[in-house]
Amino acid sequence: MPNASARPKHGRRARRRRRVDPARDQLVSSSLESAQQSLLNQDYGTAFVHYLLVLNLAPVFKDFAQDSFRLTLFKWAEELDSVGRIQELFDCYEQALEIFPADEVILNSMGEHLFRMGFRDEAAGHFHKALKMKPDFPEARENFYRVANWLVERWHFLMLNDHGRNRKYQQAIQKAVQNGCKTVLDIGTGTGILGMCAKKAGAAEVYACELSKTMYELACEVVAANGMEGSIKILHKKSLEMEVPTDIPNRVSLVVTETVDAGLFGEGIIESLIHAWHHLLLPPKRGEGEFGEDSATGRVIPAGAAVFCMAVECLEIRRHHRWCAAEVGGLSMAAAGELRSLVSCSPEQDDSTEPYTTERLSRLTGGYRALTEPFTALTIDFNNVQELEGLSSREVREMRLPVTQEGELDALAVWFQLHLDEENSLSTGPQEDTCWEQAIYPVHSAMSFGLKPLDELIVEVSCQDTYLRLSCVAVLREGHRIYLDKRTDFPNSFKPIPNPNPEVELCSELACLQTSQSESEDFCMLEYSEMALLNNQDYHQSFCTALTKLISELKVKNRNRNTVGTASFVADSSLLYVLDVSEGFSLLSLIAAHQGQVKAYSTVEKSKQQNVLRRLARSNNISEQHLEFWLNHTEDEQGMLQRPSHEKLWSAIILDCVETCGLVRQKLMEKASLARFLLEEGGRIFPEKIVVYGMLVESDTLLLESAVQGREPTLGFNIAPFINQFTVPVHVFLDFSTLECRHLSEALELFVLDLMDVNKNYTEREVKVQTTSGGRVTAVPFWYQIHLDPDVSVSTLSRNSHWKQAAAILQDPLQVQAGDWVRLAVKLHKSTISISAHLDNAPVQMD
Ligand code: 44T
Repeated sequence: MPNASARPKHGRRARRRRRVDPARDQLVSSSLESAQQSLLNQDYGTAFVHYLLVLNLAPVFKDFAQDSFRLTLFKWAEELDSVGRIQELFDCYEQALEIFPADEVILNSMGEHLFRMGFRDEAAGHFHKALKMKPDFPEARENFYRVANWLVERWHFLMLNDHGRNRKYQQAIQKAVQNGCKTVLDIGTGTGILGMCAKKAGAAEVYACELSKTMYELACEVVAANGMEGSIKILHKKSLEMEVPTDIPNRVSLVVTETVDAGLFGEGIIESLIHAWHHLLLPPKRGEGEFGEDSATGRVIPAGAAVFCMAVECLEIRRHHRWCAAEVGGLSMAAAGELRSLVSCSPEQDDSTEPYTTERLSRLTGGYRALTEPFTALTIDFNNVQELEGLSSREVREMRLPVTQEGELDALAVWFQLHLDEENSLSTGPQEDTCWEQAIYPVHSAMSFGLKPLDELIVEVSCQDTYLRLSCVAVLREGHRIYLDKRTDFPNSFKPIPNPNPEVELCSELACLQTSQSESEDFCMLEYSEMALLNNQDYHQSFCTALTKLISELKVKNRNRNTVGTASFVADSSLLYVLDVSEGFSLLSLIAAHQGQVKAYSTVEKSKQQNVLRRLARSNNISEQHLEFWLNHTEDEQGMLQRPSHEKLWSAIILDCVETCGLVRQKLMEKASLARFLLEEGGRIFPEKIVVYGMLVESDTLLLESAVQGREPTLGFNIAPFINQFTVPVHVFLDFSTLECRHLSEALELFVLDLMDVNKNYTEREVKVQTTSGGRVTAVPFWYQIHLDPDVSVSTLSRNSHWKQAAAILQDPLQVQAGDWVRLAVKLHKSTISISAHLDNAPVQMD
């Protein structure tokens, strides 16, 4: 231990302070002693306070105390977390980072807490910083890869790789600047590309703003690397917070922006432009024929847009947004009540949740069928502030779409044309070869509805908050309105009865009025992946089969034991205990309890979802005592997997092993090891084994979504090396069945994770595979066969899977010829799979 009174090496000020303050030295040394003693006594709160005092008063102890301080912080944070003192927890981390601002372990750990609390962006920022401090810190790297998507969303790569889009924006900007727009503001600059275009085109003054901190920092780097740091002023601000002259000296003559999402308005462009017209832009040109310099008036690129919509039938959308199964794993679902996907939109919904999801229609598994022609839902002139203001205050409008094809109504698909100027426009339509996805407004009605030609679909359009909202309200058939949103009236029938006459129609309207109150209380929301899981019959059937087998085996064993030792017989000992630790909504506990003599524990947390399970238990004759909810804190695996009672162990523990995105769940193996200790003899973990499969593919699409491609600068600017720092080697949420790619090998086994026998596990494996055709191996998509027992398994690649797939992107594509052997090195660090590939040129050994 360093001597507290030793003479510090540096700083006259410090020397002076130290010399004149023996009381302070005394305080430091006694505090340090208390800190160490408290740490030994596991009194982490006290230890933390003492360490803080010591390190603030005497930074000279930093090196010496760093490890103990970290330990104290982590232990204390654990305690605070377990009792829900979250604010204090973050205060402690902030204090710790004031002392050790560059400590990668503290940064990473704070990131983990932030992530668990749902602060994903902030978490991502911390992992990124930790990695910058120590690039070979595997924990931070793994965490960073998991969240890099939130820091720099993947579409940035797509957009920068979309040369058509880049060129059109460049042309429009160039023309505007040449026509006199000499002062420019780029709203939502991202990497800074549009601002740089304006500067290159000859603009005198260019300003840019960006609300995301990471993107702002990236834009600064990019602009500097292109020698424009002195000529483009970038602000880390939302445009709505900008004003003249604080942020920019004068109003500008051109605003350029691409703050549009798949639903056009989701990034707040209406509000941003209304604000810009009032505060940041010069007044607009008054009339078409107005003469004079463009430098005296203001305008916006894009000049306007047209939004299109079309009704579609699509099984893939249906199974993710509507509950389609009357029976699941042997349970009757009649009493479930209404289950709705979170992405559902009704005009009365006033929250700010996105009313749509996004998909590339052309890539949906099983395709889609257009039931109407594309219909113009709305046009908007971004250069007309009255029109922009009118849009947000406009009443709900009704639109009628003539049905052209027979089919089931699953969703409205929406896209738009963005008119940059009179000559250049971009379309995000499903037929276009662009980077854009379409906005999908799923129909939320529980019943299916068959549309027929000559029907007219009545759609309500509104734009009262940030989002364009579209909602299918009724169908006009033979002059009658059939409302789509009356569901639970017919619990057992999935087909509504069309109203034969106006009287019935009136009744139906009345029914709507009566039920609207209770409806909002009744329905239970599910994530779209939870909905797809509920609709995944194979999954539930497999669990049902495996559970039935295990439970009947254990029942026989129990019976034998009880008949032998009758004296020790207690009523409860015949009960079997099953714990389902699935994330989110899961029916597996009920399926277990349905076997009889089973007490099942569910980890479903949301009260509405718990109510659904209770209702289903009742209606499926499962005694109320046989279903319990495990209310412990989910993060605390130790508590999570405790035994049900002192004398009993678990008969089965169901682990949720693969995330919807296609990755192995974090801490899966730790959970499995813990679970194994808690099993009764003959008990099982479900699944017992996971086999990872993969395939060599050539896919340009995957590359375009992973990094800015090619050696050519983007529009002449050096951007790629900067944004590509955010490239991650694993691509998630992939639909392998519709991925545009060439298969260069058969599917092969990459890795085996044994959850029942830890000794069988390894962390690295080399596999060889022979290519079936020549090409460039760019990626290895992978998926899982989840073995519940030796006979029953589920594949995450199956057609009805609620899982997506993931793919490892190779650092350097590998050129192969048909018949070449490729050596794959597969590594599993914690739950992260990494793959590298090399040509295996060694001659094949002949026996
Ligand atoms: N994604 C489309 C949206 N911003 C594109 O922080 C198409 C999605 C997409 N900054 C697949 C494909 C595609 N003031 O960095 C963002 C954002 C920033 C602002 C300052 C404001 N008022 C705003 C509003 C937004 O602007 C940047 C671009 S916005 C989204 C663009 C390729 N999935």
